[in-house]
Order: sequence, then structure tokens, then C-alpha cells
Amino acid sequence: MAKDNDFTTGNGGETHQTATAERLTTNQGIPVSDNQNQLKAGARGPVLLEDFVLREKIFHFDHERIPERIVHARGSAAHGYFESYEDLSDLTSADLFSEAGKRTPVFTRFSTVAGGAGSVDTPRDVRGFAVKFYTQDGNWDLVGNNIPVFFIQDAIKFPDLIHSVKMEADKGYPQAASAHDTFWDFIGLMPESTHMIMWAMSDRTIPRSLRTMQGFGIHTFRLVNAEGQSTFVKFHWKPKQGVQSTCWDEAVKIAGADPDYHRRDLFEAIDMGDFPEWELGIQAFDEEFADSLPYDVLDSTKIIPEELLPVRPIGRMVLDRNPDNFFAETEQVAYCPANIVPGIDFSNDPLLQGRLFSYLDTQLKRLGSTNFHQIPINAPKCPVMNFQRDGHMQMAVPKGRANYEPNSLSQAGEEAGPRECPVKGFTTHPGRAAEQEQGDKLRIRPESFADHYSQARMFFRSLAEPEQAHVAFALVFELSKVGLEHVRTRVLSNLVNVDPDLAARVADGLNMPLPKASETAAPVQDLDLSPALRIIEGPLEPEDIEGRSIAVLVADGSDADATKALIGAIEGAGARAVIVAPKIGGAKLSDGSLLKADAQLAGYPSVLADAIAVSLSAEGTAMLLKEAAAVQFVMDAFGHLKAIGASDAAKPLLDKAGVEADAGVTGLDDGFIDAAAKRFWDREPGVRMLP
Ligand code: HDE
Repeated sequence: MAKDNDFTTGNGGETHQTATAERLTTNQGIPVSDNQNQLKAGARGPVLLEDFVLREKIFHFDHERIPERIVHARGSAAHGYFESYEDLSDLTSADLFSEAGKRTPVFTRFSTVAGGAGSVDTPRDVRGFAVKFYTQDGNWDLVGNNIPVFFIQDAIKFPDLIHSVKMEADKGYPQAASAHDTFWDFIGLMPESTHMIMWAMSDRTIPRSLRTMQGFGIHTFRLVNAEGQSTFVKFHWKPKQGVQSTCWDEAVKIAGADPDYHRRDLFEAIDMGDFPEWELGIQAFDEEFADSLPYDVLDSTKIIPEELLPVRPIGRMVLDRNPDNFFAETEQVAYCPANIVPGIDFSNDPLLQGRLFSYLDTQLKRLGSTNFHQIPINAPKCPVMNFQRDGHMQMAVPKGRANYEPNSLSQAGEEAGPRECPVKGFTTHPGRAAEQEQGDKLRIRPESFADHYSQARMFFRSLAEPEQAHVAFALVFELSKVGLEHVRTRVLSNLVNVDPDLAARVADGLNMPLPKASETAAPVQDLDLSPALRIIEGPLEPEDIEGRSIAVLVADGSDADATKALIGAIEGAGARAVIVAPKIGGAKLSDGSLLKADAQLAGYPSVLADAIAVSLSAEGTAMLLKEAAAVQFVMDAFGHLKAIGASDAAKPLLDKAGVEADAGVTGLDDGFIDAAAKRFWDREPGVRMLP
């Protein structure tokens, strides 16, 4: 039927009559003439079943979602490379560490643990830090977290742990939050989780950016050299950007202002060419060293302090390319700790051993086919040759009839397929002599796993004072959301074993009596402290503003010279000046020029910036005194302990926001750039009641 007016085609865009490369087709390659109207019997008649264009399009759409990950559903990822610093062949035959300067492509995904795929980026939560190395000997997946210990010692407890932290089964809430009854009930009954709880309640779980997090492989692994000699190893990622966290109140407000805050930050940094970088380091040790420790290196609730065994840098990872497609890459990437390459091997850590089964199984459920390794983001970048065949969504088209091994088809001149490689192929390290003895079959935990509190105490006591206060604050916050009083009491009893003063502070914050210490399976020891564990005054505290966002609040009449000089200074220091104005079109400065805004004030609260500068004239200040968003902008920056640089004329706005003079409150040019690199912890007791 002829189309009698423009509106029947509904497509105001371009059409392609001839160019086959650009034409719209069905999945069968059939050119589509009209993508706007269903096939109907008459202009106002019923839709016809024969409309294969419609049916295919809707059918595909209906199946677009796949099951989200049961944990770590919310994630953001990027491509990049790993570059080895040196030849490590004395320790390992792994191809990626074989020479200085050798580059191996990587795909790295960061995630929260508890929330669903659509949850916010800044809850208090552990972060996943998963790296897929596409080595020439196959894929190696180092699937770690931003915390070096874990909640449990044995994989069999994992489903219970995760059930307890996810939204409560009857209510369907809270989403992405550990502050509820079931989580703390499980934790109180699981003393081995205490060390991890100290980390989880510390500032580590409210990171400022994915770029400012450390990463850890957690378990003890093995490196194995060409002679078959093995060395135990723990893996560490240290961000070149430094480690930085937020205040809790700030993290909560970011969740509302920008639920995608971390995803956006990573994407924009890479997009602007500011490539985040981490150094990979190892703690390598032998069996004798392992035996000398007062805890078991197979126990994932323990660390080896850096003061005892320094971290040796062995390479760097640079993330320099955003994914082209979120679903195809970030969603479909399938990490498996069992993906290991010759030169690296597992240890007997019972948590790691359980993971070796779980991830392969979960990928089949999530991606729907045993051929998930053929999806481009999962496919190794070296040849894959074996006799595995068929299955759902098979993409390979093998030739010939050799689909078994051994075969002698080559003797008849036929293609025989690949053969095993005993010398260069992956061989499992036999383990230490004691491990080779077959023991009785037992469901038992070794005595060496019994001390659940000494390292929790060491961690807490190693923190800087403000960080200790934040741990106490977080515990009070979380336990205040727990309705079951006996659960709060049990957690308090466990905390007494960590540090009686901490327990007393938390009990006071809850206004509850301090119970006596819970029974312990092993005596609690006072281990040497490890200042390397601190963020504040720690070895990775950032020293400058490189890579950060500094908000500059302007309005009509702002001083042109001062504002432009400030922007130049911020950018000169390698940071991003985000111009915030009452209107997105910008502000007319004192010299009549228009300064375009990057963000409108209502859409860019100061929680999104690392520091703020308020460059206002007297008139601009008078106007913004009547704008709650402007007052809140300054008040929050002060409350979140950030640097505030302000013009003299902006003083009434600072006064209204309750800003009091301190080292973090400066003019626009006297020391603001230096101040912007810091948080002013001394200010905190004046703005927040800390337990
Ligand atoms: Fe995971 N974990 N996990 N986990 N994990 C998953 O695999 C599991 C554990 C970690 O960005 C799942 O693909 C068990 C420790 C990260 O895609 C699942 C146990 C550590 C990611 C799974 C653990 C992690 C996962 C869900 C107890 C830090 C996200 C979806 C033995 C070293 C990877 C998936 C990504 C994901 C199981 C414990 C880190 C179900 C059974 C310890 C970073 O297979």
C-alpha cells in the first residue's frame, strides 16, 4: 500500500537504498524496509503473524537480560596492559613475567559485592578487583578484592555468608547494605570474620574512586620455575593514584547525587587520557618462613604484614581503553580463579579450593553455554586447540574427523589435531611432603586456623586515630540498624577480644552495657603493629591533586582574573577544574566574558568534588545566600573535611554555611592547591560526634 504521508513511515532519519554495508537487516541478513511500522491488514487493521521483522526484533529484546552475578553484580571495567619490570624466571616460568618490558593485554573489572547490577556505586561494601591477563600461555585470572583478607576460612560457608548480607529473604530489602539483622547475626556467630569486619568497617569500604583502591589476591598462591621449584606468593596491587576514601555522610550523599559515581569516574578518566595505573607486587616466601609465622598462610583471614615481608614490585598495569560495549564486555566477562597458567599454581587454602569449582559453574548458569570461553572478551589471545566439540552456541567450525586423541590419522595423510605437551604444558606442583601424605577423610579445621582475633587487634591498633574513630562510628551505625538486641550484644562480646576500648566506645555509641568477652578458640596475642595498613599517614596517601576533580563555583560577576588564574593553577597541577554555576550556559565574569559551566549547581553537589573553590563577587554571593544548594555546597565540603578556597566577597556564604577558619580554609590563591590535596582530619571532632 502506498504511504500517503510522512507520518506513516515515522522515520525522519536517513534511509539507505543501496549501500549494503550500512543497511538495516534482520539477524538473517534480510534488508528491512521499515523499522517503524508493524505489518498490518489495512492501515488500522490487526497485526499479521507473518511479520518476521517484528517477531524477531521483539523476541530478541525479550531475551536481552541474562542472570546477574549472584555476587559482584554491579561492576565497571576497562582494557589495558600489564608490563613486567624484570625477568622473573628464577621464581616462575610464567610467560608474562619472562622479560623486562614484556606487555600482556588485560581486562579488569571492579565491583561491589552485595548489591544488584542496578544498585549504587558507593555503599559501604568490599570491592572486587578482578584482572584477566591474556598471556601467550592462556588466560590467567587474578580474581581479588580491595581488602587482603576474607570473612570465612572455608568455602562451604560462602552461600550462608552471602544469603545473610543480601536483602532479607522475606522483606526484599535492604539493597546493597550490610546494616541489617541477618548479616550481623551471621557475623556474631562467626568469630573468624572479625579481622575482615575490622577492614569492612574501616574507610577501605567507602573508596573515593575505583582508581584509588588497593587490590589483593588474598590467598597464598605458588610461583613455580622451570626446574619445578616452588615459592609461596601473595599478590598486591598498589594504585599510583594513591589510596583515598570518602566520609560516610559523603558516600551516602553521592549515592543520591550520582549513583554511577565510580563507573563515571573510571570512564571519564580513561576517556580524557588520564590512565589509571597500579603496581603489581609480590610477597614471596618459602616453607620455612611460612612455618615461622604464628598463623597459617593457608588461612585467608590472615595477612603477612609488609613490615615482616616487604612487597616486591614486579610490574605495572595501565588501564587505557574503555569497553566498546558494556554488555558484550563488562557483563559477559567470565573470571575463574581456576584459570591459571604454567608457572603459577594454587595452594591448599580451603577457600581458594572451593572457588576453583564455583566460578566455572556460575559462568555456565550466567552465560548459558559451556562455550562461554568463545565470547570475544573471554577468548584467549593465543591459539586454543583441543577435541572438545559442539554444545550450545558453538562458534568454531573444526575441519576433518580427528575429534579424539590419541589418533594415528596423520599416517593416512589426514589432519590429526593437537597433542599434549608434557614439557611446556601446565603441571601441578606436588605440594610439600606433608601434603603428599594421604590423610584420613575429615571435615575438620586445623588448629593453626584457630586464632580469630590477634590480627583483627593488630589491624585496628595500626590505624591512624581518625581511622580508628571511623571504625567505631561504622560499627555503631551498622549495629544501630540491627533490631535484634542479642545480636548486638554478641558482636560487642567479640569486639572486646579485639580491643576493649573499641568495644566500650561502640557500646557507649549504642547506649548498651558492655558485655564480657566471648570465649576464644586460641589466646589473643599482641602482634607487632603494621603502620603500612593505614590510609591516613600511610605509605599510599596521595600527596597532590593530580587526577582529582576540583569544583569551582562561579556566578555572574565573578572576578575574571582570579577565576581564570585559579582554573589555570588547578589544571596546571594535573587536576580537573569543574565549573559549577547556577545555570548550565555559564556565568558572565567581571570582564564581560562568558565562562561556560560543566555542571549546574543543583546537579553537582560538592560531594562529587575533592575540594571546592568559591569564586564569587558580592552580588553573586548575595544571590546565592538565598539558594540552599549553594549553602549546602559549602557546608558539605566543610563537613567532609575538604579544602575550601574562597574569594573575600564569598565570606557571607561561608559564614552562613557554618565554615570556621582552619588550615583547610584558604583564599583563592594562597595555598589552595596544596590544601586541596588533603582532608583536614583535625576538623572532624568539631563537625561530627564520633564514638
Ligand atoms: Fe567470588 N564469586 N567467591 N570471591 N568473586 C563470584 O563468580 C565465590 C571470593 C570475587 O568481576 C561469582 O562470575 C565463592 C573471594 C570477585 O566478574 C561466584 C567464594 C574473593 C568476583 C563466586 C568466593 C572473591 C567474584 C559470582 C568462597 C576475593 C567478581 C559471579 C570460596 C579473593 C568477578 C561470578 C567479576 C564473583 C563465588 C569468595 C572475589 C558465584 C564460592 C575470597 C572479584 O562464582
